[in-house]
Amino acid sequence: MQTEKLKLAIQKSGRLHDDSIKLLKECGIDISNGINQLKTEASNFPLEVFFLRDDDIPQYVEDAVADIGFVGENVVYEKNKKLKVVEQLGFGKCRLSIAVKKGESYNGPEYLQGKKIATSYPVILQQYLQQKNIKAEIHEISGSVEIAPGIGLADAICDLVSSGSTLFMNGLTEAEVILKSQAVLIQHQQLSAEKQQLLEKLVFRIQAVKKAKN
Ligand code: PRT
Ligand code: ZN
Repeated sequence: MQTEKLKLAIQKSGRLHDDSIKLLKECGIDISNGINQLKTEASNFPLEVFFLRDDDIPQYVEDAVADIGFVGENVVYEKNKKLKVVEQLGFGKCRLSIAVKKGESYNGPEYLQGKKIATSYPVILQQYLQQKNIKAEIHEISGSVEIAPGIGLADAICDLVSSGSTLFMNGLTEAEVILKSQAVLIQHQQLSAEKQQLLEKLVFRIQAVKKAKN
């Protein structure tokens, strides 16, 4: 007998919200849209959906408040929580890149030695710099990172890029891609056997949806 429901966390609003809902629909799962709502239930699958800030999703999954989540790899690696990445979802594609002022003669990571870099991704950036043996000053800011060089706050930035138009408008050019990212399905490290079975059912459907698109 089915007793447990799988608890899924998705972004409440923002770039991943619509595609997350769309993927569930494509998997044949009916849920009402989460606008002005924190929680909803699927009518035809044992699934509860929580609507959260994307940054909070890894913590909720580590703590088993949610069993699984849809969130960007950039957030997963930055938060560095104890959880498993199960499947890439094929949407929310972007890259985390270093960008410098247009006209700067960027000659590889060495350029960053001793420089000041503004970012909302200090953990991933620090790992990258360490790997390349570069000592630079990381200046953490939570938004509008692209204006930092223009106002004299930093020499370079490390931020998400998709079309590149925000960099262009701020007189910056992409110098180095440090992470290619897309939305992924994450899970709590230890699910009950019943929940693990439900997850496998969901993953099977997601894989079928992805295959149909290729
Ligand atoms: O409110 P909440 O905290 O949930 O949302 P948020 O504002 O933190 O995130 P949101 O909705 O902006 O992004 C959610 C996720 O979408 C990110 O974590 C990424 O995984 C993914 N994603 C994909 C992007 C982009 N593409 C993207 N382009 N996230 C942000 N951007 C930013 C980029 O940093 C730049 O400032 O969009 C701007 C425009 O990009 P260009 O290159 O197209 O000009
Ligand atoms: Zn966020």
